[in-house]
Amino acid sequence: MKIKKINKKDIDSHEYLDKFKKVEKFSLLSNKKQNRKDKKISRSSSPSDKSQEETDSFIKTIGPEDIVNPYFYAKVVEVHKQYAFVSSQDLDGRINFNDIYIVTTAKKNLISQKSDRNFICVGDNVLCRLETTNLKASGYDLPQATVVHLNPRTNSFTRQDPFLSSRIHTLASNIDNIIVVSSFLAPTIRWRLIDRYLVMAEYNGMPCTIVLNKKDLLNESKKEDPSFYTDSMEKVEYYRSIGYRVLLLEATASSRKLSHDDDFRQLKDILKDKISLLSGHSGVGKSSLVNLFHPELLQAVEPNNDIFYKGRHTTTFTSFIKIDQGYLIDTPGIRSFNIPTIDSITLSACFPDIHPYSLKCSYRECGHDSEPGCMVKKMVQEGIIPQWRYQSFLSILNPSSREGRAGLKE
Ligand SMILES: Nc1nc2c(ncn2[C@@H]2O[C@H](COP(=O)(O)OP(=O)(O)OP(=O)(O)O)[C@@H](O)[C@H]2O)c(=O)[nH]1
Ligand SMILES: [Mg+2]
Ligand SMILES: [Zn+2]
Repeated sequence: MKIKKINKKDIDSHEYLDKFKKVEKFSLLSNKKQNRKDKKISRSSSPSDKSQEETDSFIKTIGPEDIVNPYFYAKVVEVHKQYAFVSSQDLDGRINFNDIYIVTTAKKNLISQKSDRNFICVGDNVLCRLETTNLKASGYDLPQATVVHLNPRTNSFTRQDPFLSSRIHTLASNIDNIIVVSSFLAPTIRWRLIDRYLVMAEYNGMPCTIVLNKKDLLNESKKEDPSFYTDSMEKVEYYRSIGYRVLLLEATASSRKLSHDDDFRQLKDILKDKISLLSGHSGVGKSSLVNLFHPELLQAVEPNNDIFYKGRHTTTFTSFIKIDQGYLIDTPGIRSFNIPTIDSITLSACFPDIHPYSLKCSYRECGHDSEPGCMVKKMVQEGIIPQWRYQSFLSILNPSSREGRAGLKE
């Protein structure tokens, strides 16, 4: 991260004055655009109405006297516990990655839902006010600012907070693609974890690609454990058959090998000019994948890679990274991915293989478990819906059941 020194002269200069004028226009403009988008994405989460009213009135009350104030528009690029980093954005939304500020949030302007774990997240578009005083001794030699307004999010990717189940943990916002990353081995693939990502992506209407990394280890295991290989490939084909894009990769392969790899080429196309979130268990190779796309900032990768590798949480914070064509959001490895309470109709709609049959059950609110006339259960018995997908479904629907608890541990 480049360090930029700031002084009082800069703050009062025309540079900031101009920037503020731009921000005023941009915020109003993007709010208008946003409203149109919000109508389309009905289930996306957005800041609470109260927060929106306050921030809207804040923007409306900007008068000529405020023009001296050093406001600027920015993208949240890194979030830590006590502070975050933002990069300023131009009127056209271009992010200036070398113009970095350390920020805290002005909570009175960012009243979020009580159930939110974090006020802002990586990917958020925010209005900031440059501060002349040290906010808190952060130890960073960076200009400091306060986030005073959170622009409405086009979407956000969330899970249940693993520390407090009544809270929501927003991983990132304003995303075009979800890339769920898993390795076949080291650590061993957890299909149910993948299903949970797929459910949340379906729920939020976001395109989701499954990247299965370390295919070299899968190929090596073929001789010793042929059933693991066959089972894995059957599951890969199954996901493809129900419409998901599944790419098999080896992030540590040579660039020459990768340049001939069709799956790698497909991933490149998916990421092109988009904002893509990479998420998955620790050690699966998320940061190794980021590094294949010429990031402006190379990501730390765990140096020790052996077959028994379980992941050591090398990446410790979420960051927004510019790559040669597009943006990636690298995240710390997650231990669990739990879905907030969901009813069976909504959940069925998030399983493309279960959904068509769920509509034919005798009861509209069928739990697809022991209800009479359940078409889903019939399809499982007939082998049309695989047992493992069905069990995965039940584990999300009934998180406190034995199945559900097993799913959580996975
Ligand atoms: N054999 C093999 N090893 C790989 C592959 N991709 C990554 N690795 C290794 O797996 C280990 C973990 O990779 P990382 O990129 O740090 O994994 P991560 O998902 O970012 O992990 P966290 O930051 O802890 O969440 C490293 O030692 C990599 O070199 C691959 O395709 N094959
Ligand atoms: Mg990492
Ligand atoms: Zn049913």
